[in-house]
Amino acid sequence: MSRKQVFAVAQMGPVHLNDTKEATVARLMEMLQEAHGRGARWVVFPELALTTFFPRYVYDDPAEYDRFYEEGLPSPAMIPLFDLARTFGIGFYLGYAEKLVENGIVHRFNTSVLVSPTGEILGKYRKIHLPGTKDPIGDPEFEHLEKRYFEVGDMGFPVFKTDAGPMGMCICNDRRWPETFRTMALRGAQIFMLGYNTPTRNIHHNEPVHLREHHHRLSLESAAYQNGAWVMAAAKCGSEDGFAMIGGSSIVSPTGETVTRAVTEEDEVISYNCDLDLGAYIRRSVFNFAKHRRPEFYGPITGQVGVEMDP
Ligand code: ING
Repeated sequence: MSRKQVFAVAQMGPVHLNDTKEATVARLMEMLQEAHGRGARWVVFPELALTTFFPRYVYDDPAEYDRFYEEGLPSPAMIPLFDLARTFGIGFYLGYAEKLVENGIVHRFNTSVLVSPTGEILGKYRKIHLPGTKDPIGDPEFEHLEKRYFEVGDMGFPVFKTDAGPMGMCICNDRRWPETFRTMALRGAQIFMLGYNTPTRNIHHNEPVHLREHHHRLSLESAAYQNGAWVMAAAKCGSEDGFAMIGGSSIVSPTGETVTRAVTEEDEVISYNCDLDLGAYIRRSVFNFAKHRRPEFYGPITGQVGVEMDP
């Protein structure tokens, strides 16, 4: 008898620079309500879900950009969402900009939190792969300054035990790096949750627009199949003050098949009754890590950063 649970992904349409956190959280709550109506037990929200994707803008003074961050967990703005989820008995992933002060030093991370259906904070993840630059490149259409506004995550890739199975979290650009998912899968993760804000253009190269969706889907489906895990990915998308971001929120099965995806670039809930045992045969056969991996030959993966040619 397979274990099935309904998962939902709550895709967000644009959040504009002048939108209030209260109005934005109200949108998240509306989608939580819809997910509840569909019998969802878990919901995935996007990366930086409470604000516009502010790393596209150049700020010098923290007084200008502090407003985008949350302090405390739940932060004041998050409390209504946390309360409603607990009322519904729904667990969720939420991406947000985290600010904290430790030993008098201010730290800022691009963070996600995992909350259980009973409202327990299971843990956080802080984004490790920060794309773009620390300093402006001088073209407002192409700025992507996550290295300016966030430190590299310091929590590694943790995996959390839940009633749906072991869950791992990552954020946006992390999905492009197979190391992300393999590390979590080696720690037992059978469900990967992630949010993303992916510009349709931007990031230094002006590739054909269709490739943004293609690489997004390729990354999710590869991760799912190569680790025998479910992947749930939530976009914040559409045109935020004229800056376009891709949609394509998806639920991908451990076989690497996208079983449902969003069709708009607005607030949209997708859901699927996931067979949580579907990946077991893949993890027992083709990707039976213990039987088939040969880490003695994988040295360069953790031993070096960039390419090093043999002499
Ligand atoms: N956004 C983008 C992402 O990785 C990007 C950055 C876009 C990188 C296109 C490469 C190509 O989806 C974030 N927030 O990481």
